[in-house]
Amino acid sequence: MTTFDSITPQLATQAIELPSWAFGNSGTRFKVFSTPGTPRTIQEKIADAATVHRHTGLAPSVALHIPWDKVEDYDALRDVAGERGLALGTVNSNTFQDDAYKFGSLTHTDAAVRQKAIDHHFDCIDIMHATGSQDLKIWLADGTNYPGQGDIRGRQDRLAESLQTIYGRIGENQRLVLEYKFFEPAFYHTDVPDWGTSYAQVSALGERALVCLDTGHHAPGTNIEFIVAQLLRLGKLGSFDFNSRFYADDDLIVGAADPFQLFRILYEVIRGGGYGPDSPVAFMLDQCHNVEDKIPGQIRSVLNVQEMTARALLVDGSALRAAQDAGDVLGANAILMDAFYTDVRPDLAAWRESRGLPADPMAAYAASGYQAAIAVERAGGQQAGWGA
Ligand code: PSV
Ligand code: MN
Repeated sequence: MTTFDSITPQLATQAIELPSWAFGNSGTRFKVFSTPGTPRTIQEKIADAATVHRHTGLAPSVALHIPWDKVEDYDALRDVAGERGLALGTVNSNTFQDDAYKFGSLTHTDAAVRQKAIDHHFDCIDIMHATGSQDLKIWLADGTNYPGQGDIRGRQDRLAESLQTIYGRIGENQRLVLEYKFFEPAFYHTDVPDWGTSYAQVSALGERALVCLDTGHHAPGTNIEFIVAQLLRLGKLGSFDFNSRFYADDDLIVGAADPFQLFRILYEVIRGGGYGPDSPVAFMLDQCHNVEDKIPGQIRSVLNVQEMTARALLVDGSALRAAQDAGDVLGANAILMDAFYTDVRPDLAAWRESRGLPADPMAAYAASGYQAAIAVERAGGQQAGWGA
């Protein structure tokens, strides 16, 4: 039986990147509710991300979204983050909010539109050099709504060519991660709908091109941990966008909809060598907090990942393999379930305290007065949100 004490060195290395957009307002196409204290600038989003890190010790970097987080001086922004103990992380490109992209961006039939989208990625790469970011994350809204609307094959070919051009520009220590999503905003076909397409496209590029797996981007019932195992086996899993879903791309708090699925995913990550600072797999959140407070929403999220990671690390690997090899179906299943059902919360609380962190980060945040303070301080101005 694996003990909690034996897994704390691994837990101590956990780092989960926060998305800057999680701190802005978001909503559905029906309504975006604003919240007092919502950041107006990327600097204020960084302050909120730093607050999550201060309470949890789990979130040392924040991802940027361009142009939402565009500033004049990225060196200065890097300093702002550094002073708060954070690094600037993944740069997310945006080719889904410009009229030019109505019929596609990197896949568009018009070379001028493709070039506009490529140039945007070049800008993102320049920003990465200034911020010290490692990953350029590409999620494409490209697709069609009606059979016959576009030439599916031609669009793949143009995508490959556009990606090649972007990949040619990334630095030696930078990576391109290509995210897939099975539908939305396009409803008939999407140009990067699944891990296989992302894998095929990044494999054609080279070693520093990898797949980004967003847990919310699969059809109901998809065995995501299988995809994790396969991509790790192929050496092409670059990053996670963690969130959870009940129906579509709900972007809810990771582990909220199905903690057992999160456990199974993390088990395969660990099993496949995708965990830890030396692994190529980056952990990120990609979430929105439409009705709940954003900062505690992010705190809850990283704690959920930590908790399921601890349970997954508790799986007795050698006993499991022995049971599997012996064809002991129920014995093997019981070993996995024993770890899943282990309540690690008291051990995690004590361990946090031993490291100078609050035993209960949610309670500590609620008692800190931060939420009330930002509600007062951040009066006036334009609150950040999707598209702002
Ligand atoms: C849109 O579906 C999306 O949520 C993708 O998952 C991206 O990662 C994110 O937006 C940011 O562009
Ligand atoms: Mn995502």
